[in-house]
Amino acid sequence: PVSTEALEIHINPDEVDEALVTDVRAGLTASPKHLPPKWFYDQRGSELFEVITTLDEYYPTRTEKAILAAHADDIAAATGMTTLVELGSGSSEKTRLLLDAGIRAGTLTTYVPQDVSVTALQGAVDELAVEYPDLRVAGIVSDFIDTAASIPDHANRTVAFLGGTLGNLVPADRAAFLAGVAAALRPGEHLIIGVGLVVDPSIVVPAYDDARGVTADFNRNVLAVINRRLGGDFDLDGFDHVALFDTDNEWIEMRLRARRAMTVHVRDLDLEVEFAEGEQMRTEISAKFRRSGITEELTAAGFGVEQIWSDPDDRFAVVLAEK
Ligand code: AVJ
Repeated sequence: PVSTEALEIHINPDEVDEALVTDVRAGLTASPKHLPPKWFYDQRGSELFEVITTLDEYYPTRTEKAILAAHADDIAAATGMTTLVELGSGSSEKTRLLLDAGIRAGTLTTYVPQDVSVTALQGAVDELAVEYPDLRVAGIVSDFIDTAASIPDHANRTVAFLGGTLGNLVPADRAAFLAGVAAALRPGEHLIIGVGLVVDPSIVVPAYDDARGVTADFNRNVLAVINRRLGGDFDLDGFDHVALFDTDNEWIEMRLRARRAMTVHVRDLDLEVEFAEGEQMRTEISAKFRRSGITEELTAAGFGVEQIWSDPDDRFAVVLAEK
């Protein structure tokens, strides 16, 4: 791995480009078409997501933050963490609650934020280094799905995976991911994970279909990413945002629906794709959990669940598990 100051790079830009090419080709030639949510997050996509987290309808971020604020000291006491590894840390906003608690407890010496974006991570690392001069901050650039590359071998680690991002993975991928985290940890080390709980569709659907249309723009942004990075000619105005709750799978599904028949070209893939009028392409699943379900999944992966904290309305949970 190449290292810059305080950043270890376990994925190179060529690999990221290759993954984009593979995902977009596979997704646009499949029936029904689909695209993975990881490609939402270019600069504009990350900015739009930050706006989403401030919307009235989008409760997950502020709810998780309130749970962490109420229980950060419990988490620090239960884990006795020396190193906090945060997968998909982004701007490391909620992490400060955990860092402060670990420092108050006198155990935390090291913070390892992990993210796929070098720029997001470098910004967070630079800020944290100033804010926490006594904390060792060592970022890792990787894809979180590659658990071996994303979790460094330190003593007494707690791995945090917040925000509900686990729900972006289908069940088989969640099982593989959680087993990978377990394999990277030693007995007695911890995983702390944030998940959305199953709530009434009248609450969860607006969270993914806000009145201002920010989520719609976020959804369509994946087309702009394909246009820019792969020479595509998607007309973003040709697609409507769709968000629905799949009650069988208990997940939110976001889709883009073609407003009319279209032929789209993706130059770098040498690909021509037909959309029928009304055709829907899945762009994200965001699974919601029951306590029993997340407990079973963590147990199957080799963890023991120690605590599940939630908000008074039971919309979000923070789960503490031990290897
Ligand atoms: C960042 C993956 C947790 O699934 O709730 C927000 C992304 N998608 N609005 C989620 C998202 C639409 C978000 N995660």
